[in-house]
Amino acid sequence: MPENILVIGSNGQIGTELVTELRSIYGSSRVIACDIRRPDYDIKNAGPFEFVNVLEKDKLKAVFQKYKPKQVYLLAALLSATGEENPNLAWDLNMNGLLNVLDFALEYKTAKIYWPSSIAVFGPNSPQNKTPQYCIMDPNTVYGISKLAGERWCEYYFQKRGLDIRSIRYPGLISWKAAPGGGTTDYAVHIFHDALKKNTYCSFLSANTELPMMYMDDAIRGTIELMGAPAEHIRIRSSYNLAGMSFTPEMLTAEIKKQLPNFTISYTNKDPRQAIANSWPQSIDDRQAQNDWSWKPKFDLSKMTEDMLHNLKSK
Ligand code: AKB
Repeated sequence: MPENILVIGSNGQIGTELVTELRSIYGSSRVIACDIRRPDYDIKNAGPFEFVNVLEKDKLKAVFQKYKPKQVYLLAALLSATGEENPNLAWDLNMNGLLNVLDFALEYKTAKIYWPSSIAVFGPNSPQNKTPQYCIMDPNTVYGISKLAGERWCEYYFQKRGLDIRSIRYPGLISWKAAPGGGTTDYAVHIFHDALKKNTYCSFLSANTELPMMYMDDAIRGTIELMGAPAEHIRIRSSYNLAGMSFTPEMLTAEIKKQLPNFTISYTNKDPRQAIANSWPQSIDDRQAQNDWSWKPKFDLSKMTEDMLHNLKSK
């Protein structure tokens, strides 16, 4: 019996690429893209699509009933910056959306669930360099609080209800195919677009703000590798630390200048996202993911920059 896979929040930065990758592995008809917005690709030719809001329980249940998915990827969320602008919605969507999906996954016997967490679960009192898997976690954004609470729920549903849930604490994700939506790390995508269009970029984070980042190719591969790993290898049921690279706007500028020597950067110094970035790790210790399911990133700063500029130029 072929497996159906639901990707909820399929039109976002991660979903756009994850759906394509899953369809190439499992076949287009088996991967059901779900979102509250119509995708900008041709739905009929690309594969099944359902309009679903994770907060509308009846409609969500109907989708579980129709497809009886064996795997569910829940990507619908409000990120750190938009979460601060709309704290109630961020909490409602990020928390109740997760609980709705976990409950229907139990009811419809979904074999595996994927839910993304974030480096936003850490806070000002977490160690900032090589932030360990386990340490003080005192997130001070609604997004971070919702992700930390979500991690606890994931572990709870695994331990108490036997649901096979897997999760990664994504760093800032960099991609050329789809735009990021409302995060603190978004500058690392916008900079490439402006570099090619205007040869200059005004950064909302200061020159020396170092943050953990990852190229989308690595993030998608890591997600699929984690979901494919034998259950007994998955020793963390909250969420895995995962590292790709770490850099500052200044370091990224220097890398872009290797290809666009006239590129310039300026800095705004009054953006609320700066305080969020200051409370997050600068780099991540991901030894647990390396040991448990052999995680290894392929993209460093220079390889990522080359690939971004190359693909955006041809786009
Ligand atoms: C954000 O900046 O909010 C996200 C994240 C790190 O989770 N990219």
